[in-house]
Amino acid sequence: MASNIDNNFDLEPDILSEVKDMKFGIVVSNWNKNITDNLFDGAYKTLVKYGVKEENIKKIEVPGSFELVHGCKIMQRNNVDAVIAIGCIIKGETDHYDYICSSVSSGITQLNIINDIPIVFCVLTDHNIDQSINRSGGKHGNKGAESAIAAIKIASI
Ligand code: DLZ
Repeated sequence: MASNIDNNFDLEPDILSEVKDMKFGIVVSNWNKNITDNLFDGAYKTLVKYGVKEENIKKIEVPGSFELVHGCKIMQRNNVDAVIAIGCIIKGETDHYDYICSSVSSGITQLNIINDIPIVFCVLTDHNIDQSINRSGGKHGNKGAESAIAAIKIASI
């Protein structure tokens, strides 16, 4: 649930000085594309705002969130400092949602364990489209922008 708790999503000045040399990969799922486009926009603009060079941001598109794991695996080999996985999974009438959510989260966790390049999880797992709209530039902010800050932080470690 989105909350008003302070999650310390600011960047410290010492991290900001490192950002200009950082490289990022963004893997975007095209399912619920209107939402994932907004998340991508939030992530991309935030990276650039903090000083990442546009030529140092690579993008891969995949058909759906289930394919994010494979896309991230490819991106980890692409000379980047961190990867952002962007997707939007919305609950339907069947169990499909549960399988995709658990597959993507455990797949990305495994890639984070096996490989050295960190992957940030920007996958909305919502019960309806309104929740997704609210988190992709709506009243609960843009989780893409937050994930960009997380990616810069984890890349600096
Ligand atoms: C099939 C499917 C369904 C029902 N729902 C979503 C969704 O809400 N979000 C999403 O990103 N992808 C969905 N997909 C597509 C799967 O992720 C995947 O692309 C297909 O099952 C093909 O492997």
